Amino acid sequence: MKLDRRHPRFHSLAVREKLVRAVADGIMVPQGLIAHGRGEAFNYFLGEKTTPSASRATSAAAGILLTAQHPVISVNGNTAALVGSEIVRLASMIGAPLEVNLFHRTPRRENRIARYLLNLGAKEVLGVGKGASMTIRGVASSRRRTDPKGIGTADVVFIPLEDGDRAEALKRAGKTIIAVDLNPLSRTSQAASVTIVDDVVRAIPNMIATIGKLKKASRGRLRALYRKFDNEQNLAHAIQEMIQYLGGWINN
Ligand code: PTJ
Repeated sequence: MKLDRRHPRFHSLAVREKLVRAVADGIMVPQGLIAHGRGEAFNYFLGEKTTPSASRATSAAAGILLTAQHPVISVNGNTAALVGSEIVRLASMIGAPLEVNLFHRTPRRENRIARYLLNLGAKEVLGVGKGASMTIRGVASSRRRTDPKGIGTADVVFIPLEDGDRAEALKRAGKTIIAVDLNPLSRTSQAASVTIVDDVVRAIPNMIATIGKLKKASRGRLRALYRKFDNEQNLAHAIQEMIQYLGGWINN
């Protein structure tokens, strides 16, 4: 559908069109549209902007990613569709592989997403076919399958838009989890070491900019970014920011 740029909700409508195309192209599942709708509701509560708590979480996450031994970025259908190019750029900046990890896994879909990311310039895409030969204990869905070269042996896993089961299982497996989730109440948000409560469309470019600024920082400075970070407290701030934003509507 041709959208009029002057429409007040142009950006939101354009994202929806992009996602509908991603479903038609076999990158995203229809269920991903429902997940996106839930995200949109929380995005409203944030005033559709990056809040101070999200910026703090981004700095802490950047510190963790830049000091990690073996960081891995997990990619599902929604992430590929929304921020495919940006996630490829982030992976190259931090020297991390991308790993396809799907809730609704089919060989056709994992290949499509891997090919899509490779076409966008990704150096390596793990988790495809026989590559995903390891299993994370305690996950009922196909998301339990991981690549021993990737998430299987990672110390830090970056999980934009995740479901709670796997986030909790990765945590139990001793991995440091960085999540992007618009819902501060989700199990993923609660399980992660660092949760960026923001739209992945804003969060990944912000992360790229932050990492760009910190590329030459000392390890001491990078560690200081996350040493005092408290995810529980930061999530409480994110909820307060939503309440404050909604309060502004009541008072107007
Ligand atoms: O591609 P697949 O097969 O792996 O499936 C992907 C989905 C997203 C369908 C699957 O992982 C799923 O069902 O996820 P959930 O459990 O619905 O969780 C998605 C979370 O992401 C929810 O808490 C949403 O609020 C949040 N979310 C949705 N859109 C965005 C978002 N968070 C950040 N940015 C968004 N744009």
